[in-house]
Amino acid sequence: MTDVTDRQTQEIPTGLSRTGMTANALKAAISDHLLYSICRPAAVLTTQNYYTALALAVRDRLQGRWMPTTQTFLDLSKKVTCYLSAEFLMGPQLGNNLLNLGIEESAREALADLGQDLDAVLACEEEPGLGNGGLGRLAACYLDSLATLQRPSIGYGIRYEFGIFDQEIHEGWQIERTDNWLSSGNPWEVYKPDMNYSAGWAGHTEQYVDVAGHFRVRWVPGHVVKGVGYDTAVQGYGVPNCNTLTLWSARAIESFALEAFNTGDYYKAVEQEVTAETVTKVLYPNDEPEIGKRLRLAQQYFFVTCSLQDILRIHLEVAGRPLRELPDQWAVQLNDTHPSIAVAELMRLLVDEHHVHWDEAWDITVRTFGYTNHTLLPEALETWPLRLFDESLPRHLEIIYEINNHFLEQVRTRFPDDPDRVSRMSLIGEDGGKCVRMAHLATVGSHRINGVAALHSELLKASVLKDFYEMWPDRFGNITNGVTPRRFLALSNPGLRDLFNETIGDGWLTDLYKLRELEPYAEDPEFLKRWRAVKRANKSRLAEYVHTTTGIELDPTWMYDIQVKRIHEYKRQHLNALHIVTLYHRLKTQPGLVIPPRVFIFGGKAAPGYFMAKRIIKLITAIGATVNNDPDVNRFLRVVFLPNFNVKNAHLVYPAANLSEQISTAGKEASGTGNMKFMMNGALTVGTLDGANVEIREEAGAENFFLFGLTVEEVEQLQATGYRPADYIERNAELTAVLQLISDGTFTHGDTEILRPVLDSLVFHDPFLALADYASYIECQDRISRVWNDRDHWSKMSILNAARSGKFSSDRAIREYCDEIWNVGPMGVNL
Ligand code: 26Q
Repeated sequence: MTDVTDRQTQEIPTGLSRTGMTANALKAAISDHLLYSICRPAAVLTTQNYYTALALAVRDRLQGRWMPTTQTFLDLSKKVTCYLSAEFLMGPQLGNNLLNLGIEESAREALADLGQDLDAVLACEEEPGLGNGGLGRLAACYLDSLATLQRPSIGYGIRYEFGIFDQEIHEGWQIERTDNWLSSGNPWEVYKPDMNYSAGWAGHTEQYVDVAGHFRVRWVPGHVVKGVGYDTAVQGYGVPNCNTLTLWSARAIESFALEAFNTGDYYKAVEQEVTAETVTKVLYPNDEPEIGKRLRLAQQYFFVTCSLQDILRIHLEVAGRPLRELPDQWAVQLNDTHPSIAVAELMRLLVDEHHVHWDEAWDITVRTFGYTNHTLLPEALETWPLRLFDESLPRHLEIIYEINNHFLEQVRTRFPDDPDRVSRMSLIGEDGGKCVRMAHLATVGSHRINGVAALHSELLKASVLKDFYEMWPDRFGNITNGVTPRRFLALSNPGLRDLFNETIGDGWLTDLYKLRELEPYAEDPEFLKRWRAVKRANKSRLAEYVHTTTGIELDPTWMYDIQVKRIHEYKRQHLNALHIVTLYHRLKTQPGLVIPPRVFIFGGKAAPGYFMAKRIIKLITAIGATVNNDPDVNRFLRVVFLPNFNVKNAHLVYPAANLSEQISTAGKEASGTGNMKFMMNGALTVGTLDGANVEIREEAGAENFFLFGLTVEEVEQLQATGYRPADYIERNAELTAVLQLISDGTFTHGDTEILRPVLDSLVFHDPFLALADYASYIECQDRISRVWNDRDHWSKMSILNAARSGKFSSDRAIREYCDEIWNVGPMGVNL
């Protein structure tokens, strides 16, 4: 580390230290940042310091793309997409940015010259866990595709100080730890203190007559916090376009604090500051019953008003456009109902603040918004108690009443003499005390409403939004989810990337349908050999990680059977567990039985307040502890619960899978996106006809998919006629034995209480019909074991799955959003 500046001036022409893409230029840039940004002498530099230095060097390189992109779209010569989402689960940034800039190898070489290993440096990154699961990760994949497809766009969300909790497993139980992701700093974000807006809360409304004699209303909030923006660059793959993710953080308003200062109450001022900043303190887990409701609404309103004010500022002040052109210049997508207060807030901004006439404001609003629904589960449909809403956002409640009056008038005209329909469709619900129905608000306030898989969109039109579909059939559509092949194939599975590139070139990275060109190679012995070698290496890589995190040893020749996703009864991790116990029971009762060896890997977090989900984790870990230590069975079975499943370790998981478990009750999983990540990486799916599984099976071919279980219609019928789990137990001796093993304490050192809640729910009151699907699931799993024994057949099926995964690229999904909902085209950027 001597003469850093000397070396830089010798080797790198002036200016290039911030832009040069060669290994030499990067090396100089890293050295430069170590000296001038990290400010530590060579003797005490850590790998973490190298990470930060390289990240800053990469950010410098993004800058030269980010500013021209921003400058170009600020003219608003093209329509801009805004993706409003309470969650963005971005995952580690360094590797992805190196890939998208095409400088992975230069960076590796630069670090090697400095005595550092790129993989070790990458491992230092703390990922921003600003999402719960699928919905948050989908938002991140969509930003990647928007940039790659050169669509100008801004993601707007919340900069939670603490993201999704870190999960530890102690004695088989989940323990939550706060996720302090900012503790080592975040080199990717740029703090924009001058980009700030006020967000009101509570208070009252006043009527007044303005100077022109117009009757008006204004909201006088009880308190106000400031939202400040932090921007992160979102670089497209192989294009100059670099878009923006803006995350809002809450601060106290100085003038409010000043008042307290002036009255001499220093501590009150500081207290206010602390209170204001709690708004963006922590991400709420889904499935968390009740608690923290008020703060959750505050978060939603806070990020929505900041985002809309930012859009209006750019539109009016930067681009100088009139308000009526808002829907021509901006498409604003609501990622589920979490940002749906935006409908009322845009109306308030237009009517109260900008004095637009109500009818014109409503026309602007509806033409601006689109709404994506991500769930049919009744308990997950957001509603807010009317009282809480009135106390928190009194002006918005008035506006919602006004929207409702206009809307219900339309309903009465369209469907005269149908009062039931009117109350079903109202924005105000009566279900368990009066409430505001956010899905209805989002639907009424949007010109397009979509579900996230073909089946889900059909069910949406037939169930929760049926009345709305009958009113406006043209507003409803489907856009099946997709995932980015850059992160989930190229970045996380470099072995497969290289094999693909050598076989068919690298066009698949931006046109995933090109993977179809791999189909003929499914018969090529040489290709099959290399395919298997890549999978084997990925399995060894995961085995090493599993060993260091859990102490469990895995054999990479075994079948890797994986279920990673949030723990939820509808996702039925316990059905998977019943299969493991079935195999355990067979091995114990049939000495000499030989079965193809499998490791069952689970990963996923349970919401801290979701009792049953936590018991399901205990069920899995208890089975694991018994199975893994029993010499009768551990020659054939291993069970791993991988702690703290997140984007970072997902990079190791998907590429190593042979079998992907997608076993939710039909009709409950809106789409699933993990299913797509597995498929791209050549895993075969065992799944129900639920969510996007239906389309995965269509694309792969029924013969390359392991189907089991009841269909949506059969589920509905069984529920209507009365589901009696006992019927299934009585008829099935193996199931009876399996339940007996769990209930008699075989996996819990004789304790018969710990797992009783899980058993009781399965046996007495299971809305997700696990036991009704048990026999079909086991039969399917037995078929899977037989196919696994025919290695060439399995590999061929696996290759065909990857080759036919093109539809599930987020590029395809984003193209559909652009064409069918947003009406936005590409924007060239000159560097
Ligand atoms: C709501 C209110 C209060 C607190 C939390 C929440 C909350 C937060 C997050 C409710 C739901 C979520 C996340 C839902 C989610 O991830 N849904 C998944 O979305 C994926 C992308 O479309 C689908 O593939 C999955 O099927 C769906 O479950």
